[in-house]
Amino acid sequence: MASANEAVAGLLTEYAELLQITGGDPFRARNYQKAARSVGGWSGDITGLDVKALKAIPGVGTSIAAKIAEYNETGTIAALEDLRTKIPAGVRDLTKVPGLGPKRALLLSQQLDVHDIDALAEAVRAGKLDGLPGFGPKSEERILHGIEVYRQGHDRVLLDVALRIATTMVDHLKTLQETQRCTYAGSLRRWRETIGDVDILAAAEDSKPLMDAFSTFGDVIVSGPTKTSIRTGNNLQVDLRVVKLDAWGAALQYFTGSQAHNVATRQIAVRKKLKLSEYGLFDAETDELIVSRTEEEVYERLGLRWVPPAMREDRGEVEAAARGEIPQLVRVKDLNGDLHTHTNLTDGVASLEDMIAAAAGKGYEYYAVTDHAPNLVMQRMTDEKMLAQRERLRELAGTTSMTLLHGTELNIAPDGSVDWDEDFLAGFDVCVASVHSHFDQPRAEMTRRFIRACENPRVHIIGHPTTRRLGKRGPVEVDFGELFRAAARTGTALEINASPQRLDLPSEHIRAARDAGVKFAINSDAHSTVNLGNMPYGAGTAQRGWLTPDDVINTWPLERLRAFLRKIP
Ligand code: DGT
Ligand code: CA
Ligand code: CA
Ligand code: ZN
Repeated sequence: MASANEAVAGLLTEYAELLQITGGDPFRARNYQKAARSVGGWSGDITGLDVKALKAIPGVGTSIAAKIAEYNETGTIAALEDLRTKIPAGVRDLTKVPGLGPKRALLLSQQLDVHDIDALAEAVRAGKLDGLPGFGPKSEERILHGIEVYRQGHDRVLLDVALRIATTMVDHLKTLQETQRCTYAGSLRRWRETIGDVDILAAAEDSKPLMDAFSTFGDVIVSGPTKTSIRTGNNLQVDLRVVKLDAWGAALQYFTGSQAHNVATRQIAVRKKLKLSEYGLFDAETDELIVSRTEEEVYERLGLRWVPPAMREDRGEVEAAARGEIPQLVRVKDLNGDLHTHTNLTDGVASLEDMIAAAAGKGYEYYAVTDHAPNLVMQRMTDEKMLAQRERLRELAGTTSMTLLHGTELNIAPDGSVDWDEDFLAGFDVCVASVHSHFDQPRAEMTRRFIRACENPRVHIIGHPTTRRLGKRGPVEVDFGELFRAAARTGTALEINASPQRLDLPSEHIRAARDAGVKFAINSDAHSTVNLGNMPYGAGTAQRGWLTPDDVINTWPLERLRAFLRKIP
């Protein structure tokens, strides 16, 4: 992505956030947010473009184009500078705490004289909220919890950020003549949902050229012949370890982790009078090297099947590998279609035509468009718009070999009902239903709400079931056991939302759901053509939940999928 696009996307986002804090028109703030996403994902470079050329970017109207053109000419946006002077420093940071809206953030900043999140945490812990109008007895707990969620998300980075950085570095290191092997290991290879630091492993006789090349990617923290650590511009640490090709398999096994999995495999080694380390598998008595070149050899000599990295969390995978019962996990290439995507009719940034063309490039057999339903008022959906989209989609059917499915993403109301009546819903090929409001309902009510949605014969998939946003919003309180039983009983699939901001259903719930008989849909929830590429994160999450293709409805051929979508036998 061009860096000017990224810079402008950042400024537009800031402008939208400041508009919200000052209590401006919410639709206007929304437009700026949408434009920010669109500019960020725009494939051309915006540098030097004038208003007319800028307006060709989806979601960029005259006044936003004028601001971008102003930035192109002067390097600043006057309206933004103006808003910056009106809002006390730090308020924008405070609004990042989940559950603290703009109004309350502003109030707290003024009343408590705090300008960053650490100071807020301290003030709240010191009981300074007491007696502050508008902050009840539960506020203290809620704000501290919000800060906790925020911190968890900010000490670690999202998968897409880590993967992009890791791939750039690995690809570069691979171009060096000295590099014999190179890949990323650690939590990234395991598709953990967020990444603490990136671990890159390489094999070479002479490590120096690799370390030198690697050091140019960031500030060097430590450097030596076997390990160099750097910090990148995104404040992400990356470790490079270079080993001899002979030790590749043992090193890859060790540095992929997880630590708990390594402990478990080392215990197996001890029982067999062996010793396992990052250098190889040795005879415990004679210290003689037995195997080290490939991971497969290491596992085999331990009497284990090779364990896919996503399963290496010591959640029973070592025992399963000893019994020879490692499942054939679902892979990205098993996916035959995408069942949750948006267009610019609601909050997507690409047109129906562009989304379909991009999806066709993925080689899918079928593709569903599921724009938001009317009760998410911000999106201004109407019956007429939805029907017109359907008509256009049917026209486009002749232009692609994919089967196009017309769908929607419904809103599950607090009582479990959804946007339209049975008749209107019957016109859709597929309905995703999601919770988008009233996240704070008591657990029993929330559970009833989900169960009622599952019982709706027109609801096929529950979208992003916990509604969490990594680092931004915690999961809703719901009885998952009850939800899983209801989904299984009614033939309602649970989504594994592949957006790296969500990864929802989280992997720790997936196995329990599968054991209850639930089926899943791995969906991109794409809001742009680029987002259609989210699928690897969803597949990785599904693998962490031990899912096979049979568990995932969008690996199935169209006919089997259609039978599932009929729901009522
Ligand atoms: P992260 O970075 O927090 O997302 O998670 P990981 O799993 O990438 O952890 P990291 O970077 O500390 O270490 C990478 C792998 O190296 C880890 O999964 C297992 C291995 N490892 C590192 N330090 C130790 C250790 O002290 N003991 C054992 N058994 N393994 C270690
Ligand atoms: Ca790591
Ligand atoms: Ca590390
Ligand atoms: Zn949604």
